[in-house]
Amino acid sequence: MEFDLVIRGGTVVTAADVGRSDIGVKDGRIAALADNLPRAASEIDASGLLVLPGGIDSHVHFDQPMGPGIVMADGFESGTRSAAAGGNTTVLSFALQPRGQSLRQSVEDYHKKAKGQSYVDYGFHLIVTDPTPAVLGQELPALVSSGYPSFKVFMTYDDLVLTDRQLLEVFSVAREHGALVMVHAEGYDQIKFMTDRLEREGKTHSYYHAESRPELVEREATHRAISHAELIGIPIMIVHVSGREAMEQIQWARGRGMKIYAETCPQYLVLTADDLKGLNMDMSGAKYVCSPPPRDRASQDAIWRGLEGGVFQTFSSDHCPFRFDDEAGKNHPKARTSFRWVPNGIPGVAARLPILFSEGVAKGRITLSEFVALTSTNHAKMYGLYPRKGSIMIGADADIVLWDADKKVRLTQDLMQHGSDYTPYEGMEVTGWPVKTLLRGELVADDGRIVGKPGYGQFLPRETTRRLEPAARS
Ligand code: DUC
Ligand code: ZN
Ligand code: ZN
Repeated sequence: MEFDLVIRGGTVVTAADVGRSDIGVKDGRIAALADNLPRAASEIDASGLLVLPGGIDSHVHFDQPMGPGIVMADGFESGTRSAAAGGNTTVLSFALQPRGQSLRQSVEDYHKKAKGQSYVDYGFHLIVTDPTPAVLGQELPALVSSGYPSFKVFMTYDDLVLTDRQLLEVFSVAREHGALVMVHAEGYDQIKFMTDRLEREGKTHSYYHAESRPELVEREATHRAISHAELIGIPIMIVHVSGREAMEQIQWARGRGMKIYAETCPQYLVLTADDLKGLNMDMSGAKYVCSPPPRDRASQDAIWRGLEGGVFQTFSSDHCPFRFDDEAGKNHPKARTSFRWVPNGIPGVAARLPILFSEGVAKGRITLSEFVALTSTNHAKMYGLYPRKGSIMIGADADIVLWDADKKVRLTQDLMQHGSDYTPYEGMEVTGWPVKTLLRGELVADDGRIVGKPGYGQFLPRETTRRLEPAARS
């Protein structure tokens, strides 16, 4: 066979194996894995480099409608540019249903936002905020079977929270149609109570965002979500787990034989609540406001134990970007009066892979194959994209990252290529860097330069099939 492209001499890493092989690419797919493949029209010398499946970030927010006067800093063009720069070839973004709007309409709106804009392939999870009888009875089932088999529910936020009754109803639809529910597990009433109390005490700085939602708030909601899942009899995914307390609930449920999946994110490995203090409690602390908030060193250690020990299936960025020096972002006039109004979220889609590689693989905490599973393969298996995405095997899309394991880089705002005007990881030294990102055999990012075209990234309808079991007791 004549190949369009041969990637020669690299060390191929999958979630199962590490070994030397050339890769032959034909029509955007992997067509051969062997030594000494014949010369092709196009060749890439990968000697000295790792050859990984392209990163899949299954938790990003692009162009999400926010409260009055707040604008998300990335749409699909800048968000997927940043994703490609960071070694990702697929993102799963959320399509949020504003209350009072049909879910189908929300999905159509997101297609319009993404069409012709994306540098990498993309799919949508739904965010269900208004589970009316029409949504539960018609829209959700129809969407699940037409390529959107996962949806997120919130247990907090005025505009997003579902009651326990509504959670149970949404979970029932998931059971009937084989969808996966992703849960934002923080309890509304505890947060409201704490926020009101802190404000009465004059504690309004961004730092108090972390005090308004301590780990027990996450633990309580995680336990409640698990109990609802047990009642209905479904697996669920607890997203953005920040520390030991929620992990313990997840492990407890698995010990009872439940399928509870878990995701964590870079902010819980390398940031702490002290970052929310900024410089002497100035406004810069708002740069780190996200939910759940980063915790402390002991929580970071707990998350590492969870990554090493199989508690977590996926490591995602939870890229949720706002600009800092901007009244439509972290410096919204109301945000200056209280942490209550600071938009929740931080950018991270470009930093995710380098942070986990550097802190995890280079420091000997996880293996290369575990890195690939946590950042690519498991996302594909969880969310209905495997085996087309998430591995290097014959027949899969040629979504490939060439990775220099020794390259030392200082993370800076410029390298992130996102729409936000800062990175919370500014100045962090990492070892290991994506030097080339290929999507379906085409070079998208080359040593930090974006060489792909917006619009080459395609929408990915997904299947309900999940090919991943959480460790029964981890
Ligand atoms: N939840 C997310 O998943 N992302 C940002 C903010 C939030 O609360
Ligand atoms: Zn969330
Ligand atoms: Zn998120």
